[in-house]
Amino acid sequence: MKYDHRQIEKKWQDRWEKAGVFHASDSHDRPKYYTLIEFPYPSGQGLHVGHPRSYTAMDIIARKRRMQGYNVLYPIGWDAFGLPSENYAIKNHVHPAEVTKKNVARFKQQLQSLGLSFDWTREINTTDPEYYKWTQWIFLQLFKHGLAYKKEMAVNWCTSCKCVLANEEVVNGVCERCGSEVVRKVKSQWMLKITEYAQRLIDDLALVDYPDRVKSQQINWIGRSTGAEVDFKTTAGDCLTVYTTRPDTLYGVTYMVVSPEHPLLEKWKGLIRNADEVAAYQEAASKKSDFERTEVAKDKTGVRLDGIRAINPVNGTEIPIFISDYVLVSYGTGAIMAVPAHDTRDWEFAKKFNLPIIEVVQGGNVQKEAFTDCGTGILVNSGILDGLSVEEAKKKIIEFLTEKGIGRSKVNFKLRDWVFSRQRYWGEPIPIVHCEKCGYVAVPESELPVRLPNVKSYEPTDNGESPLAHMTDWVNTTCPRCGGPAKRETDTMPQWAGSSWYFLRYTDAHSHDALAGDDALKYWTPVDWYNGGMEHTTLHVLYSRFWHKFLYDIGVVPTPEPYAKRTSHGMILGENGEKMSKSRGNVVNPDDIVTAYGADTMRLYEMFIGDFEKAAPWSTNGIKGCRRFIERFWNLQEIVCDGEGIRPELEVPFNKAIKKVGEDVENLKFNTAIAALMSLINDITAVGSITKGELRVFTMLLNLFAPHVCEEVWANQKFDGMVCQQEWPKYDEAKCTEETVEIAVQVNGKVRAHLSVPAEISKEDALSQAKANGKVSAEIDGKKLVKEIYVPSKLVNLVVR
Ligand code: ANZ
Ligand code: ZN
Repeated sequence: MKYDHRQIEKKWQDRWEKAGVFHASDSHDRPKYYTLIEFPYPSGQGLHVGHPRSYTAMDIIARKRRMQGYNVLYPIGWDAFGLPSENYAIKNHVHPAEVTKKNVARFKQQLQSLGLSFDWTREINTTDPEYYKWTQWIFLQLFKHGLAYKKEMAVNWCTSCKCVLANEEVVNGVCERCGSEVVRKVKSQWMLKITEYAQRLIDDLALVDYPDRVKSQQINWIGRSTGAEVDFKTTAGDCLTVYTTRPDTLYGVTYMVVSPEHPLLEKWKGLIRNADEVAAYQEAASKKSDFERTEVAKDKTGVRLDGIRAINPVNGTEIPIFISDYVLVSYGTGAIMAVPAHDTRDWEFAKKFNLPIIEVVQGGNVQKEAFTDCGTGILVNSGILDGLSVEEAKKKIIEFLTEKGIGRSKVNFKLRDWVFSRQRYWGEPIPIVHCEKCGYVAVPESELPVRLPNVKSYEPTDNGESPLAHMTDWVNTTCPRCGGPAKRETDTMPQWAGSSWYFLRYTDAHSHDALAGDDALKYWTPVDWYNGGMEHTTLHVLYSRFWHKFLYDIGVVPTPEPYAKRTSHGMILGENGEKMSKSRGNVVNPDDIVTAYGADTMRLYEMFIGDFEKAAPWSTNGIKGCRRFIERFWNLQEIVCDGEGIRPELEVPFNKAIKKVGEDVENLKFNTAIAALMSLINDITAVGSITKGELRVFTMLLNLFAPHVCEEVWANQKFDGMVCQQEWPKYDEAKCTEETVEIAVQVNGKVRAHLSVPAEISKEDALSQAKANGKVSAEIDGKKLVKEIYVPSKLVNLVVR
């Protein structure tokens, strides 16, 4: 009998589905385990070989947990609102809903062909009104709690997508999606107050098991800094407040800078003698993105305000005020005190505009470059601060400023509120109406979902309005509060909305009267293990932690954090080591691999390809090697001999393999787990036969990676049930090492005992076994242990006094 994956794989996929073996049970009598992958965006390109890397990894964990007796939830769905489908629809004149439907069908077929153990009964789709009803419901709760608000603001505007982008979606000054130029544009936008949760989003990282690189990226993104606000009087009479992380350098301030959008500029107009020059600079700055403005390498520009000066509160010196675009309106107070001696950007600006540079922390040569190190320096030229360290000076000056009422300590965050509207069609309508009399009013919950109406043309408009704005019948409505005429909000939600809570919906995917039932949420949440891409660390993962915390605060979910454990996989690259892309011509289509070699080979290969957390290039040879291994496994059926147990000569290899596979998959070391199975098959072939008992164990281990062929072999051998439903095999620690050696145990040089230990025993284990020996403990108890020596495979010597 030859191995033929085409005869096997579809058959088992159908049998699993028919038997419902991967359906999570609604009875909550067993311990649960919730494994999650980032649900795909059903793009027109179909599945990418990168998708199955994450999906197979979590499939392995899900399969193992089922065999360990857990009630496992491993769900799947579609994150289907968003720009690519909409852009495709516009180009090809089909409705985005049609495009989505087609793409979902293709993705579904592709995923099913991989034998992933998803619970398809809980499939969700963010574009389904039954689903987005609850996305809208969450938005309404945010609105009612003052966490959703509308604001006129300068936003990032993609000139090609004709759409507002969140800061996170602007990469190196261009649109993350299409690579086009991003400009600033003032628009009225819905915003979500994620900043209200900034501190908790940092603090609660202590509650979860995330890799350090994920935690530190989130912490840096939130960007907490501690410093002070200082009020500077101006000759105009008002007070200019700055935020600084270095209040200790206050005596070194030689000028001030306000951002071009600073509100005081409007007030000062009449007093500024060069108002035209200032206005021209403001106009030019408004066209630049934050990225362009804050680039360190960029030449510093600015205009000095002619007619107004500021007064340094500690020494009464009058100093000039500039406007410059290197100061952002949206951070701190939008104004700074400039200390060119100790800040690089200020130093460059001072050189350009010929401003004085006063050293206040010793240790550098501040005429040559800014001295920014604050670890070792001592304060100079600083009145009451002279002779102090930077840390001491910070403390003292804050006390001084606080006492005088002209300053205070202050914590700031880089994190900005989340721009939550898009002027596009293919998204969740924002469930708000605007009434002339009542302002913004929530659509009553009983009227949810606010359905996305069918429009004729979903092209974005040039004036930046959503295509929904043309649907006057839909837009014109009555105010839920006063019954007067009102207009519906025509902006839609951003792509990130549906994915900010989808993991909750899976726990009770068909619930009509809540986003999910209380019992289901209580039982299933938090997600036990969530694997996904590193690129989502500061976007989706942060956004969904924010929504979850809010839902926790209003009593909807029972845990403060959504994901107990998060891991991240590396990318799969093309055979040439470059990112897979159409333009590079190095894209591998998973369908071709499944057709030619089978899903089992594909799965095994993707797990064998290299360190799971690192990028790995595709290799056709590697695929072939994995296929051969599966064939070797298949051929074991020809050397089956009688016997239920494991024979003595294979005891150690089997026990070792059970231990290693079990432990390695927990640590994402899928490649070494597979290598252990390859080594075990060598040991078996060296013996020349395999007992039924041995084949059972081997099949159970391999089934995590290559489930179809394992079911087929299991059935061929007439073993009971399905292999995926067996109990995970146990191993005997004592039988995991080949060799034992005899070591002598000495106390103060005198041999007191002999122990038989595994050859590769660790020093700690050897010492603790030695001390546990009765004869040895009699010698050392109550005495002081001054030295412990272990000579591998020979002796332990304990020196006591
Ligand atoms: C005086 C000073 C002296 C500063 C010195 C630094 C070094 P982080 O750490 O990122 O929070 N700053 C404050 N608001 C700003 C804004 N809206 N746009 C641009 N820069 C701004 O940075 C805080 C520091 O960045 C602040 O401390 C301020 O410069 C500047 F030796 O004040 B510092
Ligand atoms: Zn009204």
